[in-house]
Amino acid sequence: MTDTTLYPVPQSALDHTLCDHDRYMKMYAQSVEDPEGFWRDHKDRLDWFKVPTKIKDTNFSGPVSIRWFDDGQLNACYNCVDRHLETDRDTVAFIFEGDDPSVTSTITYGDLHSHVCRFANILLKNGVKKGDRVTLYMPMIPEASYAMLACARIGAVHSVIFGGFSSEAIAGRLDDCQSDFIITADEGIRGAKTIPLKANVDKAIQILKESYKQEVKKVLMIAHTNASVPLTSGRDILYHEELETVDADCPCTPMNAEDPLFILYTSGSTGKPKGVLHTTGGYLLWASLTHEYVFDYKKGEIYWCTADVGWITGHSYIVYGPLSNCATSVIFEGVPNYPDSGRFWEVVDKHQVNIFYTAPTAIRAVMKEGDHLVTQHSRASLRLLGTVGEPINPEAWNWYYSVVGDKRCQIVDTWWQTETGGAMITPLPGATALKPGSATRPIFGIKPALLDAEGTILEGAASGNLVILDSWPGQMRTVYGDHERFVQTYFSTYDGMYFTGDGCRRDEDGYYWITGRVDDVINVSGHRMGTAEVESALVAHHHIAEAAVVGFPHDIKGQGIYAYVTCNADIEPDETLKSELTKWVRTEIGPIASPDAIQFAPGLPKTRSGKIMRRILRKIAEKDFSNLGDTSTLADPSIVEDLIATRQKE
Ligand code: 6R9
Repeated sequence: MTDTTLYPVPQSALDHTLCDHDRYMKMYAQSVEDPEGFWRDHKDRLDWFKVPTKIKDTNFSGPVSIRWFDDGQLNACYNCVDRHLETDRDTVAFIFEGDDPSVTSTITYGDLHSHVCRFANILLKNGVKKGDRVTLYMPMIPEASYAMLACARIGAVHSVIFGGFSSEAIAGRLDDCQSDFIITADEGIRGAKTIPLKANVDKAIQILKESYKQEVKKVLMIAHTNASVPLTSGRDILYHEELETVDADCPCTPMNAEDPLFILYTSGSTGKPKGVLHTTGGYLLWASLTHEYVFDYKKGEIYWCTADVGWITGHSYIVYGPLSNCATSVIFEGVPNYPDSGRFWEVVDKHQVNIFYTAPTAIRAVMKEGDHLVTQHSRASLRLLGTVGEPINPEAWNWYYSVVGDKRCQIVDTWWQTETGGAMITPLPGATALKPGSATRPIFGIKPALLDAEGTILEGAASGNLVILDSWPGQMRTVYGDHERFVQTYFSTYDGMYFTGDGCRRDEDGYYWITGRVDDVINVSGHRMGTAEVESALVAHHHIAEAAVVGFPHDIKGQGIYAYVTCNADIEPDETLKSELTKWVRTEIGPIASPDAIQFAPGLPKTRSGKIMRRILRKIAEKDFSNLGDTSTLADPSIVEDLIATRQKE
């Protein structure tokens, strides 16, 4: 049952508010009625080298083209670092909390400036130029943000690959954006386990050479654990040695507003990850404005987003948003359950965190360990709690609100996507009464709509596919190197509208409830996995003839990965093969893609035209055998009976 109680805005949010309900209504109305005027005013939150006169030039149909602040010039790193120096040189930008609880350090804006300048000079010295794609494969350490900002400073385009991806995945991404410069560390550490980052990079470079005939010129390595790792002379360079050779001053390159800032790969409904491209002016403005309004951020407060920089949440809400607002943020290297499942709240007390932003999967994981791990810590500093990544189930929402937040903290359930750059549908503290499990209402400039399968816009309370009717500054501009795929993926389902891939319900109060993906994307622990990506990894195994992958409910992860696998005729499927396949997918994609369940299937249910009927496979994975829907188009109904019989035995 969905709880539709309206939770009033807690007093702590009202006392503090940047934007109360009336102001939100007024600003929202202006933003959708007069976007030009609204964004003309709000562009001034950034420092421009050349102030734009053009504001919005966007087209969702005909030739799809999205340009914002087109004739403006700025630099993202300047906005995140340099402009704060005069007043806030000694303000703390980052509090680093290591995986090991005894490791903590602070980095002021003054320190950040010199680290980033030196980093940028190292890149320049080693031949990186404006427009070059630089790949980062990094642990959650401050150097990851120095590297991103250093790229932004000199106009290089960063492509961050999550440290949990495999060598194969790195190679594919290096090839896709033709990147020949990698920044990595010797090893990462999470939950006291080491991750062989440099070794994975070495293997990726070999795969790149063999399978893609591409070369990497340089690998810049940061010594983090000081593990001894093999180095390739002429190619590998050591950050700590290079630091001695460069000075702490490096000018910011003026960039056009529409120059690329970064590429971030994300799963789609087809096999190959998409290089989502964000540009400088619009993205930064969106990250900055949403960070301030959604978290109601006031200077001096301690803010902590637990995401990894390998995901968009880390880009927008650890690096670009908070730094552009001169915030003080915690960077956390560890995991929620090390040394124990009270780590979040221990760190909250230790650094007196006011604003805490995490994912429902992390909430569910610590929730199951018991309330005592929360209540033994004070948490008195907390004022606001955020979530992102997947729909939050009302049980987890209520626990977050009542136990973690002691019913005095506002919750912000923020719905957005890699493609949107920043929060889109979200409560604003002090302005929006809450309903557990609802992302509530759109932020400034966002015009959501719900459509049925025929493309009719639904009015009032309704359920349908979520689209956005007009552009906003933080929108992705293209799929790197493949504009046609961008148009196909987002603008061909409904002409003239941005299709999110999500299903959604709007209630009688105009609140939005995201129900999950409607395409072949599974949301595992808040991470997007394309079913096609996992399927193609499985069929790449020499014993496998065919595979179909679906999502199924999972207590902690939200959705788990369920794989139906058909073996080659001469293969006898057994438990050993199951574990071999699980390992195989980990190597092909990474641990996050590991199937949670594998079912061997003599055949897959297909229509007479050969399409796999995933709908049926989903139901069987969920053990919901009673309501398989229309099965009249099945080519061979006995296959379904077989699959059900096997599943029933489990
Ligand atoms: C920021 C991020 C995007 C997909 C999105 C949706 C799901 C994200 C959500 C949510 C319900 C929320 N999603 N936030 N669903 N409520 N608050 O997560 O980006 O990794 O690209 O994933 O995540 O399905 O379409 P990304």
